[in-house]
Amino acid sequence: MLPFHTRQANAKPKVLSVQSLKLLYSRPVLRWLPYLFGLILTVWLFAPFVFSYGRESLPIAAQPALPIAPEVLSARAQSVRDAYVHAYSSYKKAAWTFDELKPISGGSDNNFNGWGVSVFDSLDTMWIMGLHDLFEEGLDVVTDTTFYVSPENYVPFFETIIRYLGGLLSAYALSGEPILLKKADELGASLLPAFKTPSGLPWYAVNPMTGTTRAGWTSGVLWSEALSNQMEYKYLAHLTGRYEYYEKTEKIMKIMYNAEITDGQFPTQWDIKTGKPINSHFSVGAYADSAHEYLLKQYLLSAQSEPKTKALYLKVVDSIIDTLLYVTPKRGLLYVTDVNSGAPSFKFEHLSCFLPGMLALGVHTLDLPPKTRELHAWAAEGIATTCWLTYADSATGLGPDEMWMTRPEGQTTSGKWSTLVEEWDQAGRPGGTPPGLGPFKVEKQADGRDYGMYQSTYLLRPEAVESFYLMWRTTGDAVWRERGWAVFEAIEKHARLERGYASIMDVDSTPVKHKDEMPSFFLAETLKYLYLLFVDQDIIPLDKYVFNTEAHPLPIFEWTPKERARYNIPAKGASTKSPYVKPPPPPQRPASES
Ligand code: DMJ
Repeated sequence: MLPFHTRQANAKPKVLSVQSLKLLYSRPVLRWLPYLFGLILTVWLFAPFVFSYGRESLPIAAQPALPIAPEVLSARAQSVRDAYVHAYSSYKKAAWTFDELKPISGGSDNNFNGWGVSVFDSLDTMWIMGLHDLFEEGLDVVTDTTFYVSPENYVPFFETIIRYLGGLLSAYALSGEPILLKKADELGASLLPAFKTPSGLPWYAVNPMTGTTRAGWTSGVLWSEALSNQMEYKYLAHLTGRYEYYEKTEKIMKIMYNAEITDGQFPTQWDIKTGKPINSHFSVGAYADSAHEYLLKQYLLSAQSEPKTKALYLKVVDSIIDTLLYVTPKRGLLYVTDVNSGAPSFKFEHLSCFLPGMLALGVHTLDLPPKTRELHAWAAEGIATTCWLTYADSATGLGPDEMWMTRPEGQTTSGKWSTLVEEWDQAGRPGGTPPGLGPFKVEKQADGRDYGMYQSTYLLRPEAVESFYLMWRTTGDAVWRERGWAVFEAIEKHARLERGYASIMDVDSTPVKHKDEMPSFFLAETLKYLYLLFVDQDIIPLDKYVFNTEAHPLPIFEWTPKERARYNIPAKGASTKSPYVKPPPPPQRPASES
């Protein structure tokens, strides 16, 4: 066989370019030129992405979701685990069995019943992170707890359910330790007097020893407080076989199913006597947030067997999309606000940053019609991106608690996302990306932003990283991991102290001033979601677990035939009426006549 270049030289040339190539290959030095050219082209094409990834000026659409090397991910997961150990050991050193640590003074606070909420709230985090010695030590605290409060004191029903009961149930589900279920049952039973009201909506607070109850600051009950115990009580009913748990919590759902609310705007305050709304404030932020979650999540928790909750979830989300989503005039940021008798406040709360994660979870798990699916997915991506920008914009890289968004020019309705999306759709979807989804630039200058700070504190809250985690899990887009990592680095830089972690007074001013508090949700939620964002295994798969509003994963379970009969839940496999009808299949093409 002739050498390659000889063969080429002997062949009859057909076209000039082929001939030149052959000539090129006949010279040993020049033969490498095409490879060199290819290398230069590759560097020229990809270098801007590699070297400027994450830079402030890069619009998000241009940021490639680069896969992160496994060793980088495991180092990140390890850093978050170390952060947890630092926070929890500091709590142990200075505030052991009190509720929360005061990280500046090294003191303690008994602000949630005095039973050691930081332990109960983060047992499952320890389990997930493989911190088994700490977990075992936590079990001893649980074993010794009697849920005692003196006769003149009360425990807040909502917080006790989501932090203590949710924490116990989740730790039980993960570890199988019988004491956790025993204590969950004991606590669940002692809180039941809260439901003793004419309507069945719960009181704000209860004394678990005496069963006496009291109202909170409002004469009524907040929507979030009435609708954030269904996951815990239904799972507890299933585990213990105690019907009253299901019946009490489901009575609240019945009030909601029968409420005469046709526009899906379930208000933030309800009358405990009549079971009817007492205001016309519609929000996904404070007073309402977790109620929205529990509509979707209780449906998912019992293996999608209670169709009425799904119907209500979809009705309320329709309403959120129609009335609460706005786009800022400057950068076109999509955000969610609240309305009072239909009038938007243009306030955007960090608390509302759970919403994109919830929408993403709904898109991932529910059988939705294509139009609904894309609308929910866009809303999730747009709002999660705005949540991230409120972090990325600030001097510390941490997000403020509340913002006033720049009002739309002209009429208040002019920045409504639903209208903008409809117009964009009718115009033939120019550019392919709906309004509110970028690309965006980070804006470090306060006066260049399209919002002002209303509460500039960063309270170690979880909502933004919770949504980053759910966005990552449901879309597979690694950009959410990068954003989560940036948040973690900012926490390390600005919130970490010698004795634990502390909330920050002003996210836009450095060096930062701290608040003397380390809330238990930092251990229960913020660090857990960050850890799960980086750890390589899917420890808590979304088709097996549902997180309660305090990030306590509860396992998806099936009602038994006996429970279904007792609770009037449709038999498994029975047709469940959904408010949305699946689009019909495309018509059959008639057989060709030819
Ligand atoms: C948490 O305790 C829960 O997530 C609750 O539902 C509302 N938010 C706080 C933390 O911000």
